[in-house]
Amino acid sequence: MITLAIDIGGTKLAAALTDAQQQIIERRTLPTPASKTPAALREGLNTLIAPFIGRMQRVAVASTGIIRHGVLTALNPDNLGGLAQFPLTETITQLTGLPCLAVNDAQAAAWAEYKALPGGIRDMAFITVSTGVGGGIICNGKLVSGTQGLAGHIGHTLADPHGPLCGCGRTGCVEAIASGRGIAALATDDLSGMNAQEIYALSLNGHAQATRLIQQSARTIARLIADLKASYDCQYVVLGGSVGLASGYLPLVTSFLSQEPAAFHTTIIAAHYQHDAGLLGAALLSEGY
Ligand code: ADP
Ligand code: BMX
Ligand code: ZN
Repeated sequence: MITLAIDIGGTKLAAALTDAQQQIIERRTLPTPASKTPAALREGLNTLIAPFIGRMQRVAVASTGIIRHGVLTALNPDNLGGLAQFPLTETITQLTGLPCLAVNDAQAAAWAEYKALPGGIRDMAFITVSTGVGGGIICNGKLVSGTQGLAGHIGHTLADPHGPLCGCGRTGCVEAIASGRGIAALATDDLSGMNAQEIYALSLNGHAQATRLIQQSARTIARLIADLKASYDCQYVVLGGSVGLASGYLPLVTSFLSQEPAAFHTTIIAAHYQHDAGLLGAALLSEGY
């Protein structure tokens, strides 16, 4: 069966046709509509999907935000605002005439990455450091999504009680410090107005403030990983997202984690499926749907 997998992120929309072996046949990417209204998202999805119409039998979506019964709600409206109660699966079904499954992006990615790990692993976490910081928890071999779909939203755990206000309404969340949007928002002086990709590139060239911001992000993710290890003894943590996969970021996180006591250490690896983990996880989860 051919599945159209869609990944809705705070920065980009991706779509890929996948075959029964979960191989990507064809893909495309568009920027997430700047005006994050329901009408703009619907139009963006329509444009994304149009070239694939008639070529698949079902649709599987991995999306940023809380997904409950196919409905998308932003936990952090700064990342995908104006979308209280966006009828995601209903919209896709209207656009394609096909059945659609929708799952949170990091939860979907966690499932794909868990399946790619060596056998015998029962407990792992996936962390995406991207527009936001998302998480997917696999506990005792099962994907944990929670009764309200909130499980794994570890980007909104406390990193610093005196830290910046997060778009979710809490203060000092991991996401407000470590995410791409957080890094950009904390930048001052000559870095003001730059995005995380630009700041990251400058950090690789030794720019002092850029280096501090990236190190602060990586240290915050390392502490989050220590907290996860303490919470449920996860054997692996898999890092994804464009910041998480950027050159040198994972070694930085590993080095900050090594400064924590040994009991809190765990193995950190880069996403096997790189930027496609969400797409492939949604396709996998839609099997038998
Ligand atoms: P999404 O959040 O839509 O899934 P990404 O995973 O690409 O998308 O994350 C987007 C964030 O990553 C943005 O803040 C962007 O500035 C940043 N980013 C993109 N490419 C890079 C890169 N090569 N190095 C560091 N940061 C990057
Ligand atoms: C936010 C939240 C999560 C998401 C995470 C990563 C929203 C809109 N999203 O914490 O549901 O998993 O960002 O999302 O509230 P991404 O866009 O960075 O991939
Ligand atoms: Zn938050």
